[in-house]
Amino acid sequence: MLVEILQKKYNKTLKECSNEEIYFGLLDMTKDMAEKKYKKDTKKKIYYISAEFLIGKLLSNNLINLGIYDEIKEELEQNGKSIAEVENIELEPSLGNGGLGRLAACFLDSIASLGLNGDGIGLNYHFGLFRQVFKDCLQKETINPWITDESWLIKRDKSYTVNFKDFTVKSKLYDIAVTGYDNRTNWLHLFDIETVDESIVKEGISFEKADIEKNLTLFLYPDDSDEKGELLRIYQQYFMVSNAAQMILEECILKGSNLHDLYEFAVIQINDTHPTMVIPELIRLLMERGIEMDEAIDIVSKTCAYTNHTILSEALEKWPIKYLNKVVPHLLPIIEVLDKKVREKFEDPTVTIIDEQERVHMAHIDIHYGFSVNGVAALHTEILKQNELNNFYKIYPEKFNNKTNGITFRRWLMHCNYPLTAYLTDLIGDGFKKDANQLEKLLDYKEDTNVLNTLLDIKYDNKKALKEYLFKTQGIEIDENSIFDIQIKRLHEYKRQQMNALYIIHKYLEIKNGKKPATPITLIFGAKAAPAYIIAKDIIHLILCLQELINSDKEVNPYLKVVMVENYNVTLAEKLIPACDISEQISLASKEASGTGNMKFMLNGAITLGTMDGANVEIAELVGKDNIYIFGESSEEVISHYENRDYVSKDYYNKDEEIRQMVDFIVSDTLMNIGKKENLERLFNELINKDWFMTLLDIKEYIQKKEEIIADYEDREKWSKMMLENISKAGFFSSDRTILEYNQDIWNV
Ligand code: GL4
Repeated sequence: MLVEILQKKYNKTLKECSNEEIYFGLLDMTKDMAEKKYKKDTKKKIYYISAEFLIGKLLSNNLINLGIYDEIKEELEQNGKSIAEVENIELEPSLGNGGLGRLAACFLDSIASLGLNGDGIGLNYHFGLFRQVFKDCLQKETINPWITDESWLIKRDKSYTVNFKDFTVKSKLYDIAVTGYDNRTNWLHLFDIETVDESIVKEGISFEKADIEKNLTLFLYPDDSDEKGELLRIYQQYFMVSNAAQMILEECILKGSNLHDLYEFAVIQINDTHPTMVIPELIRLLMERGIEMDEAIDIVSKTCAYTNHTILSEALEKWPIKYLNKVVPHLLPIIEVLDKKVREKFEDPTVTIIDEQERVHMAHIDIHYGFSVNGVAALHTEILKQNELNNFYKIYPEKFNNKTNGITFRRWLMHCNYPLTAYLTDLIGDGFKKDANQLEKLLDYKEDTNVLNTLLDIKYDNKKALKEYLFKTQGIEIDENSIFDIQIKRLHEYKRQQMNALYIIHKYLEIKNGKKPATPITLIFGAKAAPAYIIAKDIIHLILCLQELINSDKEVNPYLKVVMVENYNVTLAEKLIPACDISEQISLASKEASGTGNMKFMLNGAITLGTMDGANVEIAELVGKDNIYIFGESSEEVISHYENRDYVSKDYYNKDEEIRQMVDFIVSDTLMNIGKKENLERLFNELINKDWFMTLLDIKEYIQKKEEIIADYEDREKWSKMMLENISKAGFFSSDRTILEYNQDIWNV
């Protein structure tokens, strides 16, 4: 079929076509096949509204899900072409920050793969988040354009009117097909406007924030460190949910809803607080269509469900009434009624919607006026119930439920680790591709030397493949015979990349003093920092300075190497994860709601070095303590430090010679000669005077555990058995399991 498409499109044979032409041919072909797998809407449909969908490149995944990957791969090979090179043509859309956005993409894959009728709704950001470049050991941000003339976007003939206080915009809709694995096609609906103007972006990612009609869909989460930035976010959020609400009502009416029964036709999952305004907007639209306010509130409350993804207060949005009044004054009378009803029913001042500082708590709207509230890992949900949202839990115990996150194995095993997938299929059949729990069949081979050695061989080959990829794309050289220790995730103090950096200093000083590791260690980082998050950028600076120091020190670099990959994204994750030996999951206990990278690493046979935080807790339960390396204070202990305000990082620094040595190194002449005094001093002071995320609390135990796991790497048999245990038990973390639970407990589609 591809041959005919290329013949028609370019009048060329497959052999004659360039990789680019082949890519566009495959694009046409898969889009067409996907569209044919679209099935009519069922009575009730899931609407997953999210400000982020970090979908990654789509070609290979669509080929896998449509069941033609192997066929195409072979056809290309027979004509002297490589699917990997064709894939390189595709640009990755950066429509997400990190875990939350990637989760939304995994969920869409699972919803379609399970044959459920459910669409995603979001925004079509032209420049995505940003592209990260390193210059002088600092992060710089530039635009990340991804939309080309021919792409996955399908322009639809659909448009809604969205009214803001001072002006009105008309939306336009683009769809991306979400192909299910051997199942139906659903849609990701991305809304945009005609007037957006890419040319207003001046150097880096700066642009005039006030010019909403030109900038509304330029970037995901533009810098909101000032008022104009926050206003733009409110504009984006309202634009997203107003389109969503209009589209949902339209579709439901078409299917026969009289709107009084809306909840029998639609269930809306609100992904974090960003889409919260969909609640007052739907109430407003129902009232416009003649429904009394009390009933409208009731209908909407039966339609909407909320997922909480974090306990970090800066991520729980609270919009000043003043700002909402500037953007969407027509929602305020509704929000005020919602607040009044809460005040009439409950005396507790902590559960109101509007607080004393005249701010609207978006999560409080979701909890009072949605029918379900879920956390994203067992520990996280417990913390919500017992601590962060305890006052709400006491009011609505029946609304709270846990849905431990998951990942799609189509992308995070079948696509990113073809050799392991092929080997597993040989051993245990391909049942695991639809029923991930069948990975447990691998346990039958845990004493089989042949199998254990093959797992090591596959890992080694993946390490070599990563080496080649990094050299080709970033000019970085690494040694496939070293231990690959990887920490990839957004840069945030709570994730404690700075603790890993202190370990590097520890190891560097040890090697300088003549103590060399048995096997060389390669420490790999990938992380973007929010443009306005100063300390996060200082941590990147520290890591890049250490990279430069160590990689140019001949005494040290045979044993230790530091690599921070530029512009970490889904595509890079797909190369890094299959090649990893040690998975760094070292957040301060209680702070990482779940984590999903931890699951991807485990599935690909990496061993976790982590704290008892997020889904690490569930990984530990599944694999048992002999197959994971756990350290650090527990979430209860950490929470009690916060409550008692008794953690003083300076004490740890003063008390302990070794800690002092590592921390002082940040401002030593050695590093200051490479890096910037201002940044390094600021980070140093932060660590000894604030350290809000308690790096120094766990650093000693971390180093000890890390030495232990590194020593155990030498015992290849033991290591391969740990790999096998981890892969076998990863089935629980399939997003198919998560989605089945959502459907059973919340959606009922
Ligand atoms: C996050 C959490 O930080 C992360 O632990 C979780 O895995 C993810 C998906 O549930 O959601 N919350 C926010 S905000 N961003 C995230 O990545």
